[in-house]
Amino acid sequence: MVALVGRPNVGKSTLVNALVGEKVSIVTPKPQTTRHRIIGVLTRDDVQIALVDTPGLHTSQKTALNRVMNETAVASLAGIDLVLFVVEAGQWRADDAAALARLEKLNTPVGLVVNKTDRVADKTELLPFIEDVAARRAFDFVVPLSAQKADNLDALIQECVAYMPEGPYLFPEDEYTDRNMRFLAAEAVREKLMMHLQQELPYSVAIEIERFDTSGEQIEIHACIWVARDNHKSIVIGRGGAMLKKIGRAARLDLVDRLGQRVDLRLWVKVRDNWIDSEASVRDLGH
Ligand SMILES: Nc1nc2c(ncn2[C@@H]2O[C@H](COP(=O)(O)OP(=O)(O)OP(=O)(O)O)[C@@H](O)[C@H]2O)c(=O)[nH]1
Ligand SMILES: [Mg+2]
Repeated sequence: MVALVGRPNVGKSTLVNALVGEKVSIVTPKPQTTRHRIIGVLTRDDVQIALVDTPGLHTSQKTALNRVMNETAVASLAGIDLVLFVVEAGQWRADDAAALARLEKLNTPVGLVVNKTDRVADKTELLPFIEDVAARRAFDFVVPLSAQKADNLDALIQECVAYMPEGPYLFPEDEYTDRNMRFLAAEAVREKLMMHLQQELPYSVAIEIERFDTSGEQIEIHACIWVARDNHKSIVIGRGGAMLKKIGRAARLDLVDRLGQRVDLRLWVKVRDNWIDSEASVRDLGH
């Protein structure tokens, strides 16, 4: 079990997907994309690595949703064989320091992953940055890589393998995630919403799958998009339903691709007042 932790947007989910070779976790250019603990399973030769993707740790804990996301990330550190602390090359921020501080009392080995090395044009700038971050904790190893360009991933896998205890596989060999199709469908919709919406809206939608029927020729999926305010509803629907149509189409294409079957996806938008500020609502909506 290997947990990937770090501040939002450093590329944890991109890295899990790249290592597993499947889209396990959604990715967007916006911070705070991942909200759940999601496992991606890499099985190769006689080694299986369960990669635990976590929500980005952040200090702006404005809402109950923010707090639950941080709690989810911290709780993911239990029962882990190795932690990968992920940072972005050349970008050390206050949230990185806060995330690293959360690992202070941890007895688990921690490796440092410096992601997005492709962004650094002048590679001589990389070494001083790595040295600076590496000096902040006695890391068990350091691997610079680019998750997006799949550069130096094997070096990371090699490091991880050394920390895996001997034993039977935790997951069947042909399984690449602990999440079911229903969850993947909800996440596909949320990914498109996060990509197309602006300001606070990406952070105040939640998806509930109300119907997931695989008995027919095509998979029938009914998803409810929960928003936190009345005026958000019309933004998500858009003029003449244009926004909802755009999101639905993109999510459907994505799902057809991943499920390998025709998909009939229908979306509804409903308001649950300030759900992001109520811990009960946040949990009720699957977080
Ligand atoms: N150039 C470059 N961009 C990357 C790389 N890895 C990730 N990204 C981009 O960084 C952004 C954030 O990636 P995510 O994988 O969602 O980051 P995350 O750490 O999971 O973020 P949260 O879920 O919000 O905590 C996306 O736009 C990715 O495409 C990389 O190696 N190089
Ligand atoms: Mg993520």
